[in-house]
Amino acid sequence: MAGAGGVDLLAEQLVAAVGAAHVLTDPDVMAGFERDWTGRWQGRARLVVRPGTTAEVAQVVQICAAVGVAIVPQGGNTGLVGGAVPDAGAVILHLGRLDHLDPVDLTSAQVTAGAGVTLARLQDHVGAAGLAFPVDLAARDSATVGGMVATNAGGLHVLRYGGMRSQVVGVEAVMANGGIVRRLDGLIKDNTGYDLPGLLCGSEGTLAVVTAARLRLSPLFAHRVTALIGLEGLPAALDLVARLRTLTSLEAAEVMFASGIDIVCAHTGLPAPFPVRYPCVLLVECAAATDPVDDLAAALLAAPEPLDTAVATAGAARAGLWSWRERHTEAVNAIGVPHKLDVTLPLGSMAAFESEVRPLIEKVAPGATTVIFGHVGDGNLHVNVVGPAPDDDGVDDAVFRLVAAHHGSISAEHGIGRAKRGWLDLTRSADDIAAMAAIKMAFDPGGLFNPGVLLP
Ligand code: 2HG
Ligand code: ZN
Repeated sequence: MAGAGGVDLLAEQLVAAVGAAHVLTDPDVMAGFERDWTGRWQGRARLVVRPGTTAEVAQVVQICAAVGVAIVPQGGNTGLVGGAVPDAGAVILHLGRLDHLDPVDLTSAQVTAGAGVTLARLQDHVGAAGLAFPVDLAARDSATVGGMVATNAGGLHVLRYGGMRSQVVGVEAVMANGGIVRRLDGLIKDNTGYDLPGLLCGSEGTLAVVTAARLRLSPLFAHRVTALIGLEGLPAALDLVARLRTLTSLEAAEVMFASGIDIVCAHTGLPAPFPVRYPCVLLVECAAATDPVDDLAAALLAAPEPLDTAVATAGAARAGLWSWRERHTEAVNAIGVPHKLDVTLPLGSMAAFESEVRPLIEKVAPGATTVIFGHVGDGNLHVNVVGPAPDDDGVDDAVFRLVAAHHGSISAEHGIGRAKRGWLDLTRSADDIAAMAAIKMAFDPGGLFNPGVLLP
């Protein structure tokens, strides 16, 4: 695609910087980078460039800045809000080749990982050294460290460890002028001005390109127990999670509902989890250095109602219990292009929201399929709606307004991306948005990085 001044000149300069094998211009090859995982977001890039070092990233940034071509940083492309999909004519800067992993630093329980390292590889690497990485999520085989930092990914263990921002000790990043900020020494205390690593977490590629991160690690527990519990509804799940929070070993509390489980079973061939079709199913997991089974059993037995419960401690059996929860995303995608509404509510408003949102969606989008699941311990529900056309955002609007009325947030963990930009002012004040715009202007005055994402 020859633009003004000729794409070839830009491509030639990039080839000189990173090598011909790493500048992709074939439309068929580029297609997988231009479209998001859900199929709702589609762009048309000028080319895809895959630098292999931080110095090459800096060169790419300088080359694109000199000709005013926008850059969309991309990792595993597992985001769900269109945050890594390019505007027409932008360059996709793919970080996958920055996949170096330092040896685990056992003294500090930290590791330095390149932006392109997948979560699964990071988990294996630190596991072999007797430690764990606190963040886990279903897209672990594709999601990468750089993207997880840039989106401040949440996942399954937030209630125990916090999200990605809580694990980032430092980052290395390339700025819009090609300069490199490097804070990878692993200092636990370093009170020297603005917290740039913290600021880059959740910046969605709009401020700088994250090229590596220094990450905090957690203990690798010898004992782990997973329980699946059939319940009458979300209020019962919230009551139970409130009791289980007293367990220091509680690591995950996930919720799903009967209609979603039906869709998972139809798509995957899994059997129903219980002989009874419970309206709501809670999954909890505890992990500790000593066996947490008795503590979990005692807490469950103390519940006011008898509970239908399936429990597993061995790895394969636990993975089996997780499969009904983890396979929701692919099962939803299999029935159509979803509107993904990742929202968070004050815990006290969650049950009211859940009972109000279903009839609201039916009113706005009659006949649509609604699948709700999520991280109940964090007040985070994933409202997935299949039916409305990808560009019909009526259902998005209605759900976000209901969230705002309950004093929640329109994004719990997926970010704003392209999907939610238009609703940022529902839960952020004009002064708040002006402060964010000023930060963007200070970091990226030319609007080089990820235009069209995050800020209105
Ligand atoms: C999860 O919790 C992810 O599995 C994806 O955040 C959520 O597919 C979704 O809506
Ligand atoms: Zn989630």
